[in-house]
Amino acid sequence: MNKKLLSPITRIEGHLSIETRVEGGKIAEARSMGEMYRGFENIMTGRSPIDAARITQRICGVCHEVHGIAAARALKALYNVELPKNGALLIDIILALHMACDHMLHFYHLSVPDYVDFGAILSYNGSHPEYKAIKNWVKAKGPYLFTKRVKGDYIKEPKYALPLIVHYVEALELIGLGSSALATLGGKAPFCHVVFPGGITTEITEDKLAKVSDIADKIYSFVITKYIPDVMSLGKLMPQYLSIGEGYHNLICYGGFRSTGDPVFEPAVMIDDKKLPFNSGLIAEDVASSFYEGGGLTPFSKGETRPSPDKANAYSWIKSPRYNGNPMETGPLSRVYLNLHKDNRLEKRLNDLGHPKERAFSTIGRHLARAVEAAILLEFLQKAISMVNPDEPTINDIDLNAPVTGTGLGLSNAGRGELLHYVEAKNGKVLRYQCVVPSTWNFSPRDSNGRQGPAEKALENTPVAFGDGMIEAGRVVRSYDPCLACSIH
Ligand code: NFE
Ligand code: MG
Repeated sequence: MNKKLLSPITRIEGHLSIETRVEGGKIAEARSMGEMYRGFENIMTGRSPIDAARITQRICGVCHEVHGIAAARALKALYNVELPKNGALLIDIILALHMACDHMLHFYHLSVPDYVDFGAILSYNGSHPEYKAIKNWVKAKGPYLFTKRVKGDYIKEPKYALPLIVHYVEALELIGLGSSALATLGGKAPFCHVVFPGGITTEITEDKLAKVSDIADKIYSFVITKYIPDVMSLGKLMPQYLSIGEGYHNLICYGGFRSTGDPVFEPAVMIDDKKLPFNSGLIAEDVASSFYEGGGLTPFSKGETRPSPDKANAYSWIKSPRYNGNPMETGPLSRVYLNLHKDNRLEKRLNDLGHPKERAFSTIGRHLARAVEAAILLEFLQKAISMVNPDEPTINDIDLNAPVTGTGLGLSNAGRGELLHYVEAKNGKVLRYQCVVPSTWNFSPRDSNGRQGPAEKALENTPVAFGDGMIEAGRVVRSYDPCLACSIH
């Protein structure tokens, strides 16, 4: 038996190791090991429920708006408040803009270095001012920053490598602009502080909306003319990654972006390629392989656990969410694939690459779904902006000191997939707070039935052709955009 450990995995958020057993040049078995403890659910116990939208937002600095919004959605149910039209639109606008920028960050800054040899820029001798500037920048940083890396089949040919390197820099600038638009609506970015159960506190003016719309237009143009074509080029240059990293054909989508009246995503699940209606009551969490006290499948609404670092047979701080007992993949792939009847761009692009839609279950398929989703979200954003009426309220106030008793479920979306927050309160204090997070689904360890988590499954049969750096496994892992800060929370 040849055991190889991929650790630490870089260009992700948080601390993840992947242990693999390699046989005949391929991964025969993989284990996803989340290697830190956070404790945000326990931190919430005994506090005012309202604190959840501020405190849980700090779960992650990458998906910085999503936990605040999911918390506000759970609190909306707990406080039994409806949002005015503007409030619902503006929260969706903040979420859509954040997610589109998050997708660009994931592709260009966290994933492109898996595929492209940035050293290619050093051989550039032409006169293109942007290429020259980047060449000087890479030279000044020394070879280590971008050019020293694990062994692999990187794209070196300047014709293909240079555009991706230039877009890496362009995307950085656009994400900065996106943050300024987020701050315009959210008070600041990251961690907007305006989201409440009944809407948002920002005073909305035509000029603020115009600024956000203008920036979103610039980002959209980049997504259409560069991001999607760049993922397509990767698909053409490395077609094997439309097969590598397949995983289960199980998907989960809670639905989302409903505020315009025409939901962008409708809720649904898919189990073994069969599409079924979504029922939140079928979500439970297993801790058989996780460092927590307890055991068996527990509905998320009862999921109170305590850390147990010495637990026998446990290998991860990530829990194992299951849907009716099934491991489920979530992410842009799950939202876009389960909604192909509403928008079939993902299928068309796969057809352009010469593949049927089922090849979306792959490393490149996940990147392509993410890029297509960025376009879909930015189109939604412009429609939502046109429906905001600055003369109407953005929030319905609630009594923040109300001694609420009851429960609230917030089903929401994040860059990496579907996000659930659940609160149970008595006399204005939190009794139980539970988050079931996208990367928790994707990077879960084996459950009490011995079924692997989605990423563990997808790593099976991944070739190991370039030695211990296991570049192929790194590419599969990053296609999910893992966030360990979130997954463990
Ligand atoms: Ni920390 Fe997060 C997103 C959430 S992933 S990145 O997107 O929720 O699990
Ligand atoms: Mg949890």
